[in-house]
Amino acid sequence: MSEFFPEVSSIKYEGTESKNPLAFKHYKADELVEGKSMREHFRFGAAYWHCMRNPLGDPFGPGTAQMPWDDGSDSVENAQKRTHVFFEFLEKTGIDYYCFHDRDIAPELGTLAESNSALDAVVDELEGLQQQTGKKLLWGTACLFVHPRYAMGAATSPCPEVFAYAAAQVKKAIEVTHRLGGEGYTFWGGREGYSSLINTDLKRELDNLGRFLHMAVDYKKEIGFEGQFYIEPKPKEPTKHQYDSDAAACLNFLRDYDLLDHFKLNIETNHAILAGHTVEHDLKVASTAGALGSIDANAGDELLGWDTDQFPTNIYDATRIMLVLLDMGGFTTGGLNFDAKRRRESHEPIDLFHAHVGGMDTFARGLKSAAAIRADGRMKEFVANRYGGWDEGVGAKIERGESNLADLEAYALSKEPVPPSSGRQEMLENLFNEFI
Ligand code: XUL
Ligand code: CO
Repeated sequence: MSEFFPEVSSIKYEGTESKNPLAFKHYKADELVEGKSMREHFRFGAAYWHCMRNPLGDPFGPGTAQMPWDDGSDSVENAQKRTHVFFEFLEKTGIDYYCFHDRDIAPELGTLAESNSALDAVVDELEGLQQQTGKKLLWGTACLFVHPRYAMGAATSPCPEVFAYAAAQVKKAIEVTHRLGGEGYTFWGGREGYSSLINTDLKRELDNLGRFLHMAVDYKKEIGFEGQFYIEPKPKEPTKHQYDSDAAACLNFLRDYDLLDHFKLNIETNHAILAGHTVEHDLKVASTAGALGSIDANAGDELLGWDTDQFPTNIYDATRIMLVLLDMGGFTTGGLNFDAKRRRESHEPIDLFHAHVGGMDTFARGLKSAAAIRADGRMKEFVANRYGGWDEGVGAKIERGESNLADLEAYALSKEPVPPSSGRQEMLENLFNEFI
C-alpha cells in the first residue's frame, strides 16, 4: 500500500471537533442508525470512470487531472496497473463498492475479440483485488456511447449492425459483471434517443430497445446471473431527448414492453434536475412503484444547467434522499454510487479524497437528520392527518371501490363539503430545518 497516494493514509472518523480535512466528521462506518450501521445504509460506491479515467477536460480545454501512475497508453498493462491505484483509493477511503463501464477498465482495441480478451485480463486483476480487499462490485455496465459507431444510438441505432455490436458488448459486460459477483447491472442509454425527429422512426427505435432489453433478461437467466438490472433515467445530453428521460418515462416504457418485473431504476441527482425535477421527486416516483434500486449520488449546478456531475455537499438534499430511502426500508441490491467528478481546477490526486470524504460526510449528516425527523414523527403525523378523511366515511368508501358517480352526487347534494385545512407548508419547512 501507500504506493500511489503516499500523502494519504486511511481516512478515519475524528468527530465534529476535528480540523483535519481528510477525516470524517460525521461518517462513522459502524455507528448504528435505526439499528443498522452507516456502512450498510449507504453501501457507498466509487465510479471507476470518474476516479480513474476522467481527465477533467471540458469543451474549451483538455484534461488537467494528474495521474502519475498512468502512461497514457491503451495497453493492457496500463489498464491493469490502474486497478491497483483504484483499490488503494477504495481501501483508504473505506468505500466498499465500485462501478465500471467495460471500456473504463479495459481498452477498446482493433477488434471485438481483442477488446474482449483485454477485458478478461483486467477482470482477472480485479477479481484478485476483490479477494484481497473484500471490496465488491455494485454494478457493471457497457459503454455504448463513446465510440463513433454509437453516434446514432446503440439499441436504437438505425443500423442493425450497430445493434448487433452493442448486443455483443452487453453480453460480455454481463458475463464479467457476473464473474466479479456484481450485485447489479446498469443500462444507461447514453445515446438511446434522438437529435431530431425529422430523421427518426421513434416507434421502431423504442421497439428495438424493448427487444434489446428482453435479450439481456434472457441471457441473464441463461447464465444464472442473479444481480439486479437497473435503468438509469436521463432526459438529454448528449442527445436532445433520451427515451429513458425520467423515472416516470422509464416505468412507462418498462410496463409497455413487459419488462417491469426485471428492472429497477438507478436514480441520479443531476439527471433528475436536467429532467426539470428534484431528485426527491424521481426517487419518490421510483419507490412508489416499488422500483427504486440504486442511486448515483452527485449534484448539478443550477447556473450551468448541464450534467456537471459535482460531488454532493448539500445537506438538505442528502436529508431528503435519505428520508425516501429510510421510508422504503433501505437498499437491497443497490447502493450510493458517487457518479461525480472533481472540478477541472481540482486536478491533484489528493482532490479525489477530499471529494469523496465530503460526499460521505454529507450523506452521514443526511442520514442522521432523516432518522431524527422520522423519530420525531411530527412530519409523518401531519401528512397522515392531512389525508385522514380517507380513513373513514365517504373517503374510505371511495378507496374501497364501493362508490360511483351517482352515489357521490347524492352525497354531494346532501351537504356542503368541509374544505381541507391548511397545508402548512411553511410550518413544515421550518420543522424540517429544526433537524438540519
Ligand atoms: C452519464 C451517467 C453514466 C451512468 C453509467 O450521465 O450517469 O455514467 O451512470 O453509464
Ligand atoms: Co450515472
